[in-house]
Amino acid sequence: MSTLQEQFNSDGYVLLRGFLDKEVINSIYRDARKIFNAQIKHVTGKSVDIDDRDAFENAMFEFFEKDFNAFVNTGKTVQHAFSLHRLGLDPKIENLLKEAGLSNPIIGARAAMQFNSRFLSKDGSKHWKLDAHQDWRTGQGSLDSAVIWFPMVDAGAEIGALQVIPGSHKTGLQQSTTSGYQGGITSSIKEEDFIQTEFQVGDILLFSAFLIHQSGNNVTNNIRWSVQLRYNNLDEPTFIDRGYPMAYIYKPETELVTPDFPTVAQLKEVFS
Ligand SMILES: O=C(O)CCC(=O)C(=O)O
Repeated sequence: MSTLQEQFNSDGYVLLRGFLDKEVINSIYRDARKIFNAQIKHVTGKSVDIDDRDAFENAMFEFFEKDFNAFVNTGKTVQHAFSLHRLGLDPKIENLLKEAGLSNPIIGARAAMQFNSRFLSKDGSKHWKLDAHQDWRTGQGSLDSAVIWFPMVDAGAEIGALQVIPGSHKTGLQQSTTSGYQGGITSSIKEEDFIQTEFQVGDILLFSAFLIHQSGNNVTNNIRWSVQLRYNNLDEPTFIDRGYPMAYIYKPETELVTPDFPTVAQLKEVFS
């Protein structure tokens, strides 16, 4: 068994320093900002420099306030960026998962990106950060299911990097308010059991889907941009026995999102 797997098995997580090329992360981060920027221009009428962090993020907050629906949809669109998905399929990641014991890894859920900030939440709701939970409840895949989490900006306690409870992956599946995204563990958890992780761009956290973790508290005025990748192991016997369950539901809207669209004229113009 590799040292990495030993650590993964005993602590439930491994923090790998400088694992990813900064340029690869920067290009995903840049793509995300470019996608948001197109809608920022459309919704607010402002042209902002995506490399001016404070100005750009203030424009993100303005966009959020002005058109919540477009903001949510743009957030979803960002999750479909080629660069993000390319990373999720990188042989370096595949080999890391194998080293951690996932002998035959497969994607557990689509790659996800988060933009955590209290300025990107409605009516003071806590929806911008997640309470203590185990990802296995939302994935329900193999027992050795693993998650890779990393921020795209340097991140410590101040900007709310992830907090984890070492060894908690061996305490079983905890009761939770819901298996949905906002579900939180209902059994008592001591805040002092959490370890605050800290990252430089390039560092990644690999953890068991059973590890209890929660969002840190981003008290800064900046957005904590992060990525999350989830995997299952096709060889894990209970996953095979349960018929490879896929608990993530991905389905189309039942109604047209833009009524009476498109017109024949618009289509003719596209294909002219
Ligand atoms: O990024 C975060 O703060 C929380 C992410 C997380 O724990 C999750 O999506 O399962």
